[in-house]
Amino acid sequence: MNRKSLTNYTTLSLLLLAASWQTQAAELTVQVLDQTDNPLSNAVVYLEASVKTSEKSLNEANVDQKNKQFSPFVSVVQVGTSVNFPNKDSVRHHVYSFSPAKTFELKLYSGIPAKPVLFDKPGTVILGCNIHDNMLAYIHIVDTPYFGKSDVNGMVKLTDLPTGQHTLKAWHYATTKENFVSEQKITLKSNETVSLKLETHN
Ligand SMILES: [Cu+2]
Repeated sequence: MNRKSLTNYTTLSLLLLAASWQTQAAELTVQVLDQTDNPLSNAVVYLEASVKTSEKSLNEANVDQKNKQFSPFVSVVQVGTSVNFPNKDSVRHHVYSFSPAKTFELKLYSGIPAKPVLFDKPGTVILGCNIHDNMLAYIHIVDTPYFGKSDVNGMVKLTDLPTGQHTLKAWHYATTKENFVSEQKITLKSNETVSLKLETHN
């Protein structure tokens, strides 16, 4: 084999390797509905793989304050993510949480706080502002890189998932049972679609 064909051979093997790895990846489409079968937006849906993965999602996220509202209203991040809380208003905010998953406060500030806040435990964090009582937002921290949030049609698509039997979980801020996480076993071979129901108060 001359050098050129060896190079071609190597390239081909790498392509084949990439192709076989690709077929290992599954996709999961989930529709989240409430008890009256209406699409439920802002539901956090995540897959806990049966085999622990070292994969990491983005390790930074933002929760803005704009027009005296948090944005986004619901965030989902992986354990180990640092979240920035940039204040885009001209008034100062005082962001805090009393939640056990992360208790913190960013005392009265404008602009971008010097340090992001590290979320190092799974769970739900409820955000508030000491100055503006109606400001409210949620951060759901998950121990997996496979997560998403349902859109206005209640749809979430999780991609690049490992095949096999895993646990599919879902959380919504307005479930009738507080902090309820729905849980079901799911077997992924390639691409699957499931729908799941969460009971919420209106
Ligand atoms: Cu405020």
